[in-house]
Amino acid sequence: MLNNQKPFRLITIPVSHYCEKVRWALDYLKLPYVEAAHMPPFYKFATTKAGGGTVPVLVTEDGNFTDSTDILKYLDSISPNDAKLYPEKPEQRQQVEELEELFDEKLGTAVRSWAYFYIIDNSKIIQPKWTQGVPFVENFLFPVIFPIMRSLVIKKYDVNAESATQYYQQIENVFAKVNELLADGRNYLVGDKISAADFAFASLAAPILQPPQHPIKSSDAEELPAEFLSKINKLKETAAGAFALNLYATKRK
Ligand SMILES: N[C@@H](CCC(=O)N[C@@H](CS)C(=O)NCC(=O)O)C(=O)O
Repeated sequence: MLNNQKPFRLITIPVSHYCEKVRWALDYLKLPYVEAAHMPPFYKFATTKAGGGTVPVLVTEDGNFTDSTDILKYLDSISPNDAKLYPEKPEQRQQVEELEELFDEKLGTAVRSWAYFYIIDNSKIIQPKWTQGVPFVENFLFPVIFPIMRSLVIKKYDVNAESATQYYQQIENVFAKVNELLADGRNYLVGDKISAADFAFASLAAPILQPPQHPIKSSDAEELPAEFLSKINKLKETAAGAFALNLYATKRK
């Protein structure tokens, strides 16, 4: 199936970890797609036109999907039996779905707000993250747009010193849950095959773990505040952090 399929269109903000979750699933399933990367706020024109709001949006001949989990479910539904993102066994499927929901709601949101707290004032760090692969004119407009978007991001994602402490705690709680799961020596979070739970955990943790295989270039360590780096290093050393980094090293082609 799908041999003559027209490539999907994936609307993204390059650095968005929810976009990376979908990008990785598409790459893993070897499904053809073209990425339409946009800088904030220009993504909004593309996502609104496609019937969505946030990124990622996947535009397909079967309709447009406007949430990363809905996209993974759709990709799973069109994939052959030997390349699935969700297990067949109902009990395992439920575990994968619950973990994916936990990572989407608790990890992805906390990672974004916590990381922005340390880097949102540094346009040198933000520019490549928002502009890798976007149309030239958007990149050109970055210096004008950045101060406006910076304020909006701070407001929208509750970026401040007090919330950063809470978001870091939230990240630690999710990592603790993953550490617990991994304590029995398993290779994947659920069952004996990679699933949506693994892709979701690794991609949503990636902005802090900065795996070298990530398609969006990592920041240079010297550019990052010392406190941010030391907390990142602490998370990298956990079983959960090492697990996500190993998934990138071995599965992110
Ligand atoms: N639940 C959504 C979350 C997506 C999300 O929060 N995307 C962010 C980027 S990381 C976004 O588009 N933000 C811009 C906005 O809210 O308008 C999903 O899984 O797709």
